[in-house]
Amino acid sequence: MEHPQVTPFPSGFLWGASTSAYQVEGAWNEEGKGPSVIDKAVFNAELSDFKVTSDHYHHLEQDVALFAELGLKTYRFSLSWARLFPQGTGELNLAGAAFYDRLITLLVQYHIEPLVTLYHFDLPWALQEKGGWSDPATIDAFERYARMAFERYGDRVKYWLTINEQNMMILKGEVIGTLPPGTPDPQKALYQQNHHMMLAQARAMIACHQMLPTAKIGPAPNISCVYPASARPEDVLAANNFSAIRNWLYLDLACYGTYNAVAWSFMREKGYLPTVTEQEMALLRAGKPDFIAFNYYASATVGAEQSAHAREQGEPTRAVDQQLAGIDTRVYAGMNNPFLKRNQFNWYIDPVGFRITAREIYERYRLPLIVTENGLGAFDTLEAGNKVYDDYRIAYLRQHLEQLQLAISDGVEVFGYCPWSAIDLVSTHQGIGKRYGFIYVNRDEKDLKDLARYKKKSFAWYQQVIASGGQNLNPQIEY
Ligand code: BGP
Repeated sequence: MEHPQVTPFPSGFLWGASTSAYQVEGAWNEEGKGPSVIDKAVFNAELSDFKVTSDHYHHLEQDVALFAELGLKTYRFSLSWARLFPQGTGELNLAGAAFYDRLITLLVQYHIEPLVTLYHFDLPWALQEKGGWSDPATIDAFERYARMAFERYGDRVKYWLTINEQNMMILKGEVIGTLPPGTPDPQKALYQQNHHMMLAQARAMIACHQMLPTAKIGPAPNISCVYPASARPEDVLAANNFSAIRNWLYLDLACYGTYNAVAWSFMREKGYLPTVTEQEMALLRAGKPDFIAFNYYASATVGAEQSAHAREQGEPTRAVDQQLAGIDTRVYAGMNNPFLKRNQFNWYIDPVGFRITAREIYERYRLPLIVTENGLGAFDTLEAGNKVYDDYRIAYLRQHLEQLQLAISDGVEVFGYCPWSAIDLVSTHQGIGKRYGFIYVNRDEKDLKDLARYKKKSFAWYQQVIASGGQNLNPQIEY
């Protein structure tokens, strides 16, 4: 569908940017913070760990001033559960609570709307030791933690996100999940964890609505449209299967309080069915989101089986990135997509898929959407004069914003866009070298250097885009 005239971005659109606590804050064991699963995980020893990261904890004022200069209308960040409750439950760590007080108050002073994720991959280690999300007590701990956050910050925070990329935690359980290595029957355990997280989310949404009647809360999964490798019906069916298992399982539970039928039959067939009670299903139906936040990096392509060509070329399936996380080759095979380019990390780049994804979500759930992650990871180079000429990132973001605007023109209700990431931070698996930020942080994988902040060319670009309210996605940039 072509629009002779595109619809402008709505007034009051939340132009933003995102981070998460464990990737940006550093101060991993300071002022009473407890360890999280991230602090205990074993990562690639050649790459940065998560101890100092961008040291945002000690650069708070400087960083927020830069976000204000960028012109952000919203800033999406996560609270570190283990900074607030070092034991996951029990005593609140007042120093940790004061840190987020400072951050939120600063944002409000700069007229930047705080958009707060309660939980972004970093479960407190103390809870993990007791079984983590396999233990129903973690549901109670999450509700208690969420209630504290609503009570303490609810006077200044209107927008809340429950759990970041729950689907990736389940589908990539071995990497960012919370499953201890060696767990017997890991898939079954993960789907039980998924059910528990859904209950925790529902309880948090109910508590939010009770405690803060004017606040809004929603889930934040990673959603990608799924293309069939060909028009062959079996491939189309495979794409349909994968979309149910990767995407709709999570959003159907969050929005309708029901299990997606295809995903349910997949779990039954494989012996992964969680234990579920009627009372729990009633709770899931009662917890309703006000909006859907979603993260999008690229589309996924799947087929019913490997193509003969791919086999001959020794190209069995495409490299598995997060878009194809949890691919179960008995149900579908991840395929390359010859129509798309890739980035330096082999992730596809698919701006049109972004429009398709937004349409699919809106058509299914009819809730307002906000994009909470979208961006390009790249090896940036710091050049003379402390400049970073990241035209590739500008191109990526511009193309995605053009498609988002087309989605809005298609009738999709979108109220904000928060690219990943506001400032350089440590990638989930690929170190600090995989940079996403508008602001360069001067450090290497192992050498912390001076952690100075430098504005990239994309900073100047986004600043003008925001200043124009999205009317000019291709501004003249002086840099
Ligand atoms: C999402 C996570 C983010 C971030 C991003 C980029 O899955 O929510 O925390 O890491 O992906 O991924 P990566 O860091 O692997 O490039």
